[in-house]
Amino acid sequence: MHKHMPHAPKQVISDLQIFGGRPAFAEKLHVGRPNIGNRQWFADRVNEIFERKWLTNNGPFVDEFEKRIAELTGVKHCIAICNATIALEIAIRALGLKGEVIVPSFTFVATAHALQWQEITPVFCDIDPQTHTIDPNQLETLITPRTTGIIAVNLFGRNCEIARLEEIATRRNLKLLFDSAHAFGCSYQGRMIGGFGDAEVFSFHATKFVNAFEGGAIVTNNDDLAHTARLMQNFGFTTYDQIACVGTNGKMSEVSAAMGLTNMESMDDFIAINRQHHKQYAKELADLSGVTVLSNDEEEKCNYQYVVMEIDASNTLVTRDELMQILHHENVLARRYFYPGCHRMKPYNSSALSLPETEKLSERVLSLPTGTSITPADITAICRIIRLVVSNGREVSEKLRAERP
Ligand code: T4K
Repeated sequence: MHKHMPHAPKQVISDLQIFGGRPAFAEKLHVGRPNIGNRQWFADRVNEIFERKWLTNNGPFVDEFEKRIAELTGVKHCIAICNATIALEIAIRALGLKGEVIVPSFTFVATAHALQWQEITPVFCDIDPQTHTIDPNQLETLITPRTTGIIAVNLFGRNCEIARLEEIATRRNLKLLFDSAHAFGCSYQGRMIGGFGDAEVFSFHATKFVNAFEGGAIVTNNDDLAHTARLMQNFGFTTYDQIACVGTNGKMSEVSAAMGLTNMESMDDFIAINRQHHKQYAKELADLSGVTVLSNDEEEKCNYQYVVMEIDASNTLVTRDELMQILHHENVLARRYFYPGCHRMKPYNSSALSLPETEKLSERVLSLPTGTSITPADITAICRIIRLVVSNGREVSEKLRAERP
């Protein structure tokens, strides 16, 4: 029996755990459960590491991982980094960004932190309501004499308007960096993500489509940039005792690269499972008014790592937060990726700044469990709960409010 085997389907709202019923799942279902490839191949690689006694500092598995990423993305240079946040920091520094850099507010906070950490001001831009990625029209209005670059985010593996952004960056003489933490294995106009702008950054965190426990990479076709980034990733060392520039420690360990390589070998299987899950969610929620599962461009390659549902509370009568609370009680740990928007987070909070599309969307999105740990039966059970709640939205919401202390 599957350990997540749901109990009997819930028929009425009093069956919901929050109103006294049993939770639908005996164990917690997470968003971001790691995809794990062939354990034996990973174990063999770990044994090789022990035999070689080369644990980190640009070892052979890191070298191989970099080559595989460069091959897959069709990019000239790949520098593996310990995580994507440090990769962003290094790319930002190697690109010479300073002053102000324009970023979308609707992203994981690391995109903004990587700038602020280096005392560069993130200037928050709204999103386009269609693409949910940075709005190129507003972006142009935010450019000032202090602006040195743009960081655009290929959020949830869905592309931003890359060609337009490249055109703006060239015309306004700005550097263009893509935070493609979510977009490894995705394409844009038939070309793999990785080769756009001046550079791109991937994440191989445990929760990502391909994971290296923790990990990241900078990919670029620019020889000088790659050279500088590689120096910066290893304290600026050129040879023993020789330092070319200020650097940091952004190195990936051999065990991370072994995990990354092993998982890359299974990425087609991960995509097939994710895609199937995405289709199933979309189908099972299709006719539910007020609920939309964000779609992906089927003409492009996609890793389908995030299943994001949008809830229009004016239609469902139950809010995103109420639905999330109910799901959590059922042991479905749906997440508010990304709430409340970086511009409303404490270190950046500017009460003067209004980004209506970001604010609207961040109140509506909910990421649902997917990946190799989830089964079709789990998805059916999750969708049934959502359907039960949404089709009784008014009653559920009134009951929740009445019972709130
Ligand atoms: N740019 C963007 C657009 C990003 O989304 C991210 C990271 C970055 C840059 C920076 O990349 P890294 O520096 O991390 O390489 C998680 C991840 O930690 C973060 O990598 C990711 N984005 C973000 C979207 O999600 P949290 O704070 O939500 O993580 P946490 O601990 O709540 O874990 C998420 C879920 O995954 C939990 O429900 C539990 C589950 N989980 C997690 C881990 C680590 C597991 O089941 N097993 C695990 O080993 O940030």
